[in-house]
Amino acid sequence: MSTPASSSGIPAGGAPGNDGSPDPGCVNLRWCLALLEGLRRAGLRTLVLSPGSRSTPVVIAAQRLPGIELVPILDERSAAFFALGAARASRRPVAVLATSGSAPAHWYPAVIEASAAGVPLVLLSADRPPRLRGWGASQTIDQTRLLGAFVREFHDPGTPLAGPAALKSIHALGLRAGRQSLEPRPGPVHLNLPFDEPLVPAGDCPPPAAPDLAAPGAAGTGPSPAIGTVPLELPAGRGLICCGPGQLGDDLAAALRDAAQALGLPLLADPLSGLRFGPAPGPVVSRYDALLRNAGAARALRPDWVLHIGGTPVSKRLGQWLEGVPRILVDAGGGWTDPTHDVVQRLCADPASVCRALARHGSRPPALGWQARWLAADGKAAALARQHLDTAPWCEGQLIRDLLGRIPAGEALLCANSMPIRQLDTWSGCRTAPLILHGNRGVSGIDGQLSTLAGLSHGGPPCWALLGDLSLCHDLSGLLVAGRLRRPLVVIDNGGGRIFDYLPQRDLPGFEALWRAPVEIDIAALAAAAGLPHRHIDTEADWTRALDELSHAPVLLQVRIDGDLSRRMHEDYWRLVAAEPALAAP
Ligand SMILES: Cc1ncc(C[n+]2csc(CCOP(=O)(O)OP(=O)(O)O)c2C)c(N)n1
Repeated sequence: MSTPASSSGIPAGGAPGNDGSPDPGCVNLRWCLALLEGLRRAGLRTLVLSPGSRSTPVVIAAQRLPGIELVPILDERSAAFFALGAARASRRPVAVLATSGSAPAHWYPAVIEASAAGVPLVLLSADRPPRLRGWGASQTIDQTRLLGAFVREFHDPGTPLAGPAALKSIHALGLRAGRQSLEPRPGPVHLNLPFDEPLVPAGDCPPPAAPDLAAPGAAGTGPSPAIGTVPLELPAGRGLICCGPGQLGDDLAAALRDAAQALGLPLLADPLSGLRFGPAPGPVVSRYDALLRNAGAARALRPDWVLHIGGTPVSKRLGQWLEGVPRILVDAGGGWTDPTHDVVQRLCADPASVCRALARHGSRPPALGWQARWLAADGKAAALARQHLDTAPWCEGQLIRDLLGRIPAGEALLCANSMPIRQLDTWSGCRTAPLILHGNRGVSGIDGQLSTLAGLSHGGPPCWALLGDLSLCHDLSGLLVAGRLRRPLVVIDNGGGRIFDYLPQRDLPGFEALWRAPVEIDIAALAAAAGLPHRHIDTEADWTRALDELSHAPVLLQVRIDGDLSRRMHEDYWRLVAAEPALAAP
C-alpha cells in the first residue's frame, strides 16, 4: 500500500534508519526528525527554544522539518510563558526546548499554570547521557520527573538509537506526547531527551523514511467525543448555570445560551468564560459580584442548585455565596472544580453535548419569573454602574469601559491577575462585538504576563493587555520579546500591589514595604530599553487621545492612578448597589 510522503520529505513506506549510517551525530538528528514528525502529526506547529548546546539535534531537526516554526527566546521561564500564550491562542500544542541543567527548571511556573489551566505544552528537555548523571559532569542534574506532578506524562526514552524499530518508537512517542497534551485533559507533557556527542552530523545526513504510523484517527487534533451519560433530568427548584474561566469556545457558548434560554435559567458568566463578549449574550448575568453586595438581592436570588462549567470564577463573593448550594459539575477533562466540596454530581462529558441535550430535552418546567428576575437585577446593577462611571472621578472603571469599547471585534485582550481582572469583572458588562479575553487564571500568578502576551500575539489575533505595575516588573525579561507586541500594553501604575489594600493586611505594620511593595523603577526607561514606544497617561483626556492615536500600535501606556482614589471609587459603586432598594424584587 502506498502512502503519501511526509512533510519532512521522507518517502513513505520505506525502512527508517536502514542506511547503516555510522555517524552518531546523524543518528541523533534522525531520531529527532522522527520525534518531531510525530509531534507535527499531532498538530504541533511551533517550537519555542532557548539557546543551548545539548538541544542542538532537536533544533537542526526542526530547521529541516517543514511546517514547524522555531521561535528563539533567551530566558527559559519567559520562553515557557510565551509558549503558554501561543498554545492558548492557537489551541494547538506548542513545544518548548531547553538545554540540560538548570535551564528546564525555569519552566516550572508556566508548567504549573498550563497544568492548572489545561494548556497543551510539550516540554523537551535536552539532557546528558544517563551514565553521566550523579558524577559531577558539567550542566548535568537528574532531570527525571523534574516537573513533578504538573505534567500529564513524563517519558525518558534514552539516548537515540538507529534502525527502523527505534525510529518507529520515537515517532510514536512524539505522536503520543502531542495527543496526550490535548486529551483527555489538555496540559503539559514532558519528554527528557538525552544526547551523546557529537551533536552535529559529520556530513550529509539523509532523513529516515517515514514510519507508516498514520493509524485511523491518530493524526487528528479535534476535541474528544463526549464521554459518560448526559443527564436529561435536572433537580427541581430554582437553578442557575455558572460558567467559570476556560475560554469555552463559540460552540459551547451558543449551546449554553440555548440551554439557559430553554430551561429559564440565568447564566452567570465569569469574564474569562468567553460568554460576556459575543454576538448574543442571551440570558447572561455579568454583574453578580456587585449584586451580591445587596443583602436583599443575595437573599432573593439564591438558587437551589447550580450547574457549573469551567474553572473557579474570579469573584470571591460569588464563590462564598454559593457555598453549600448543591452543584452539578460538567467536566470533560477531569478538572474537578469544586473548592467548596459542594459537587453532588460530576459528569465526565463534553459540556457542549450536555447543553445541547438539555436545550432539546430538558424536561424541567422553568421556575416562573426566575430568570427574568436575575436579568432585571443585572440590568439595574448595570445602570448603576453607568451612572457611577459618569459621575465618579476617572479611574479603572472608565478606562476599562473605554478599552472594551475600543478593541476591534475579533481582537484579544490579556488581563493580568490581581486588581486588573477584578476591576474588569466589575466594569466589563457584556459587549456584542466578539472579544477574546485571556487570563492566566489556572493558578492566578502575577508572573510571566509579558511573555504570555508575546505568545498570544504570536499565535492568535492581535492582543492588547491590561497589567498592574508589579506584574509588569515581575516579568522584566519578557521585555526581550516585547518586539512581538502588536497592540497597546496598558499598565496601571498605582504604586505596587493595590489588591492588598482590599484585605485585612492593610492595617498591619510595615504594610507599604512588605505587602504593597511598590517597585521604584523608571517604566519609561524600561520601555525605551526594549524599543517599545511609551506614553504617560494621567488624565481621561490623555487616555482618550492615546486610544484615538495608538489603537493599532504596540505601545506601553503607563496609566498613573491614585490607588486610594481607585479603591474608594470601586467601593462607592458597591455601596450604591448595596443601598438600592428592591433590587431583585419579584
Ligand atoms: C508569582 C506570584 N507572586 C506573588 C503573587 C501574590 N500577589 C498577588 S497580587 C500581587 C500584587 C500585584 O500587583 P499589581 O500587578 O501591581 O496589581 P494591582 O493589585 O496593583 O492592581 C501579588 C504580589 C502571585 N499571585 N503570583
